[in-house]
Amino acid sequence: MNKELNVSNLEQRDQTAASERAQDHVQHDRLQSVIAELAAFGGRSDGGVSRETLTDNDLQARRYLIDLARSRGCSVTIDDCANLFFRRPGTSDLPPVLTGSHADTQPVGGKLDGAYGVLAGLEVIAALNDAGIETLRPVEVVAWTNEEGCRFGPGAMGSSAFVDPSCLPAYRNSVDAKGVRFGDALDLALQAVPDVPRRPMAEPMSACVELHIEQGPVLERALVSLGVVTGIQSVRWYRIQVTGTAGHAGTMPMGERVDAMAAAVGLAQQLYAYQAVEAGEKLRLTLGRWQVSPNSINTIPGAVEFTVDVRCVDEQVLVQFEAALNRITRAYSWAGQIEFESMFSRPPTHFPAAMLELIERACTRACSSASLAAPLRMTSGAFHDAMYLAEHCPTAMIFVPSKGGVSHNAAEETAPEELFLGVQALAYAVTSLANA
Ligand code: HGY
Ligand code: MN
Ligand code: MN
Repeated sequence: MNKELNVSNLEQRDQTAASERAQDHVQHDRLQSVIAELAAFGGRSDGGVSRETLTDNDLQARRYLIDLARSRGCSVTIDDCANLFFRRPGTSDLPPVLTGSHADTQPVGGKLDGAYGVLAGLEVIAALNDAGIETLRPVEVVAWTNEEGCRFGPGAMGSSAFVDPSCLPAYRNSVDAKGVRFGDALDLALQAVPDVPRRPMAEPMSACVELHIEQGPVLERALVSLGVVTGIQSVRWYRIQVTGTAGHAGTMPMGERVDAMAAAVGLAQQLYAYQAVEAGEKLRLTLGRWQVSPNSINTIPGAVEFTVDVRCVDEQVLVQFEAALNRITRAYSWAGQIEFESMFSRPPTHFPAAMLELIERACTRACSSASLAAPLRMTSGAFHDAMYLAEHCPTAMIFVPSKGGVSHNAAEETAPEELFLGVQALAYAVTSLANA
């Protein structure tokens, strides 16, 4: 028998023991109560949440998170893109382990998309405190600015600017539907927290784990409670601007109109036909936002702007879509103009094998402790801030199921015991990484 237990085995055993203790100190009810409290900021009568980035609801939610983090012993800092960082010190000052997500929502969103990941990180902090665990590395929980990209495009502004600060100047000129510049809203958000010290962008991180709801049907249909996310599919966004001539709905003969809506609908029909006939189910096409001018019942639309969101695990499919979009817009014959511009483009993300193994261990222990099926490896259909962090440090994600696969909808829901399980897995993974 080898009497010389080598130190690394001993250390390894201590680290595993700490990870297990952290996992076992996560509290179900404490998590549920902060989810309900945060959901009140922009809460809707239908159970959903309206908390678009840097709106008053978002600024109030940020203050709530700052107070909650401080109540758990964290120091709070903010960077030039108003990303909020909640830090639990380690015994060393090595680069921290990062977890968290975003607190902004869709115009009509749910109470879990993003918020769950931020609150899960703060629950891990509470579990580490309760377990009296000192980690080697600091642990930081982040609330990224503007992940959704619906008020100000593109999405994931905070995390992308954190990783590459040269993005920020252009982001500051992004404008919302009311003409507000992101830069002006950002300056107000920074002024709203004079008690929070500023920190540099792109700080070194040793690793990052983001916990998020799946927002799709895969885990629920597989009867599995936790997902080990292997990567994120590619995404592209476009703005299509169709310009015709406004006119009187009653007097203008149909054959003489330069009707921007007729052209926009014609283009849309060709895009849907391309998806159905050429690409099939692997290409997901969404024409989500339409702005009509002058938007009057009895005026022929003079201008229509609509957005295109396309996703696919195979980026080549998006390259082919873009070529088709070019072809369709150039070939559309009418007396008006059609222009399109790219708003956002992200290749597929793949998380490193070593991180996937750790996440799988963390999820497996949580699932087996609850006598549940083993976790499932899967790709994310939604994009996440982790797609940028993956360029900055070893990164991975954990998913919990979404009821009916519903998200970006007031009815978004996940069973409380699954939310609890997700945080247990996160606690194990973050503690292991913070002791490595
Ligand atoms: O659009 C997305 O995939 C993310 O949920 N914002
Ligand atoms: Mn999200
Ligand atoms: Mn979302």
